[in-house]
Order: sequence, then C-alpha cells, then structure tokens
Amino acid sequence: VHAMKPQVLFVLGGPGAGKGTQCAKIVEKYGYTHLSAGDLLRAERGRPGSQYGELIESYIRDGKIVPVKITISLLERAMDETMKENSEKNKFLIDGFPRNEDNLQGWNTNMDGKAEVKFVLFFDCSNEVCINRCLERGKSSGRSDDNKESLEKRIKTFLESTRPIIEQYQKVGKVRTVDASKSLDEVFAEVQKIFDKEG
Ligand code: UP5
Ligand code: MG
Repeated sequence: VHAMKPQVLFVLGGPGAGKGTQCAKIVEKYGYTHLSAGDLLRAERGRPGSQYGELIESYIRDGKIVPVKITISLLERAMDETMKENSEKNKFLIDGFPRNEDNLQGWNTNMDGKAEVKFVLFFDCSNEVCINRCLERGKSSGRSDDNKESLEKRIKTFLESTRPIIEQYQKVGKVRTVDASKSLDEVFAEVQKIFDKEG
C-alpha cells in the first residue's frame, strides 16, 4: 500500500487571531495533525547546537519572516515524522505559513507534487483585537514578541506581506474565512460548518 499524499490546510490570520487555539479544537474533532510554523521555529531557536537560534530570535522579535529554507525544512521534517509513524495520518493544519511571497515560492518549489493544499482557513480579526489578545497573553506567555513594539511590527508584516498571499488564494476560490473576533465557541461553530462540509 502506498502512503497517502499529505493533505494540507494553511491556517492564516493576524497575530493573536486564534489560529493555535482553533487548531487544537480542530485536531480534537477532525483528526488533523497541527503544525505551527511559529512553534517549530521557537523549538529550533531553543535547540542546543542550533545554528539558527540567534537568527530566529532576532526575526521573531522584529516581527520579520524567517527565510523559507529554514521554515520549510522544519515543516517537511515534521510531516515526514508524522507519516512515518502512521502513514494514515496525512491531514495537516499548517498554522502561520505561508506568510509572504518567499514562503509561498519555497513551498511551491519544495512541495509541488508532494503535498496537496486543499484550502486556506483564514481567521479574520481586527488589528485592535489581535493586539489586545497578544498583550493580554504577554502577561504570562514569556513570548519575546508579545509586547507593544513587536506587535506593531507583526501587524505591519501581516498587512504588507501576508494579506497579499491570502488574496492570491482568494482569487482562485481557495479561502474559507471565519470571523475570529467572536468568542472561542462562536468561532469554532463557524469552523465546524466548514469542516463538516469539506474538512
Ligand atoms: N484567544 C484565542 N481565541 C480567542 C477568542 N475567540 N476570544 C478571546 N480570546 C481568544 O491566541 C492568542 C491569544 O488570544 C491567546 O491568549 C488565546 O487564549 C486568546 P492564539 O490561539 O495563540 O492565536 P494565534 O493566532 O495562534 O497567535 P500567534 O501569536 O501564535 O500568531 P502569530 O501569527 O503572530 O505567531 P506565530 O507563532 O505564528 O509566529 C510568530 C513569529 O514567528 C512571526 O511573527 C515570525 O517572526 C515567525 N514566523 C516566521 O518567520 N515564519 C513562519 O512561517 C511562521 C512564523
Ligand atoms: Mg499561534
């Protein structure tokens, strides 16, 4: 039996839109594997002996997007490991990627033919709500980018670099948008409508 090709959903939205929170709920109900590009980068940053630790930290603090060669190698390895363990686990939520043109090109170059992107799940949320959620979380998260200065940069990067990626997918009918400013349960109710149909 041949291993099934990975089926990928990209999960995008501004900082603090609730990507990670909703992905955890999707995993519970629909059996996806959640891969947060940001979490993978933070883990690599903290790995003893990593040659990229300092670079990753400076990009994250400045709300800049890490060169795709680093991110894609982490994502590809995580997908391979998941499917090596259980070849039927081929449904992935890739959270927080692709964030810019460099990311998208890197994905297309490395993953074309290897994985299928079904759609983009977009958590739509005002900048103000995004910032407030991250500042609130910053009281206990220990994340070096949950502060006012970094958040201004993260929002700017989202608007300038990530929105155009979402728009590209929108043009080919591949975006499913959820109003992410509502309560956690209301947002998940919207998510379930999408996944019950095509997840
Ligand atoms: N919360 C969640 N949902 C809520 C709701 N409905 N109502 C009220 N509160 C809600 O949630 C954020 C906070 O809000 C939490 O406290 C939560 O309880 C609450 P979370 O689910 O964590 O939101 P999420 O969208 O995942 O926010 P996150 O901060 O993770 O988003 P970012 O996109 O900013 O962060 P990420 O980790 O993806 O990336 C960080 C950095 O890594 C980037 O800025 C970049 O520098 C780098 N990066 C790359 O360079 N390349 C990549 O490919 C990915 C990341
Ligand atoms: Mg997250």
